[in-house]
Amino acid sequence: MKSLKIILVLAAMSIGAAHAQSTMAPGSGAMPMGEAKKEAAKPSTEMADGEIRKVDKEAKKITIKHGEIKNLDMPGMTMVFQVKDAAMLDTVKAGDRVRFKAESAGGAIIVTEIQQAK
Ligand SMILES: [Cu+2]
Repeated sequence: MKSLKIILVLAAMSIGAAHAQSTMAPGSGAMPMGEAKKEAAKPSTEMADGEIRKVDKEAKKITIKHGEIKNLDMPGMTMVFQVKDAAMLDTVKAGDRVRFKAESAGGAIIVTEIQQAK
């Protein structure tokens, strides 16, 4: 009788373990994939180098002589950008050397982040 009881307990345990494994596998497989996708998207917007040529607060525009912008596949040039937030223009002035992020949004290229270069 005693050995039968042990066999039943072992059988129950192994069924429980198999069940836990089968329910965990799809979840643990999907999670890292989602995270890997997120991380792959992040480095696509790298800071580009530039030098401020003109700041137009009223029009929310800034002219930057910039280096290569990898995420936009753009070589260096001098061009006018729109800025995401006019307050960003308070932190820079013509002649400043900066590092900035630019993104293409609805046909326009928008500066989303800007900081003084060290
Ligand atoms: Cu450009």
